[in-house]
Amino acid sequence: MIAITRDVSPSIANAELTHLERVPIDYERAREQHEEYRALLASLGCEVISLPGDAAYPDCVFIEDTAIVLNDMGVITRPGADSRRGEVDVVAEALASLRPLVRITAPATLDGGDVLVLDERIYVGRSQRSNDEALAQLRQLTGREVVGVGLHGALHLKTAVTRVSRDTLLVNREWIDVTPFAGWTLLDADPAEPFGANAVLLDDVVIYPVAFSRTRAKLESHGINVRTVKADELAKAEGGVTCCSLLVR
Ligand code: CIR
Repeated sequence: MIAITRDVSPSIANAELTHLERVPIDYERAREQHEEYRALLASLGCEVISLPGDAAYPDCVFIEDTAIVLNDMGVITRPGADSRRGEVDVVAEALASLRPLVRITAPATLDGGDVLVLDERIYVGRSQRSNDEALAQLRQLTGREVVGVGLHGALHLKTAVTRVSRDTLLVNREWIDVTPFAGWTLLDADPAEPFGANAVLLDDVVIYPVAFSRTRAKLESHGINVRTVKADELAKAEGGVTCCSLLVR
């Protein structure tokens, strides 16, 4: 597995915010936590690629939003926030040697955080960042079944649902309509931990924020092998653990 990551931008303090109030972000602490995340990916067997950050793009560390990686192709997105649109070029360059690439084009907008690929089906959050035109383009470009998911109160689909095992999804039902996920085992994030539904699944290990101890206990009692990271500094910029890597098998 290759994990493509991007350094924290020195301008991270100016990150886009939708649902959170702006609070100061400690750049050094954000970098330390991000290094810890990379080190964990490496210790779990990933080859970690580190792309340079860019002061022109405060949110560039959240590389997940710039591309969707499928078995047979990569899709370069057109991020919904104007300030993030230029983030895709460096990522496309890095992905080009790993997958044939296609691109989402205007008037479509799509953030990778809104895209959950479950086997051959692609679920897309109908968020403020991703529009119906993007669903149509994804369908056409990938030839996959693309399913829209209603979203309310969360920034991205994967803020509210991620896969944690072969048959289980971790969810926050306050923020998404779970009807499209019929047939999956749904594990609810603890109500005291609304941001606890975002986890990275790597084969049989889940990378998860250390702060969400109640949900973590639930995952473990479900037989899931959890490895934790400190992720609270980038969480102030509305980023979770999936946001910080693009996983390429
Ligand atoms: C943004 O609003 O775009 C960033 N501040 C946070 C992006 C987080 N990305 C993700 O959930 N995939």
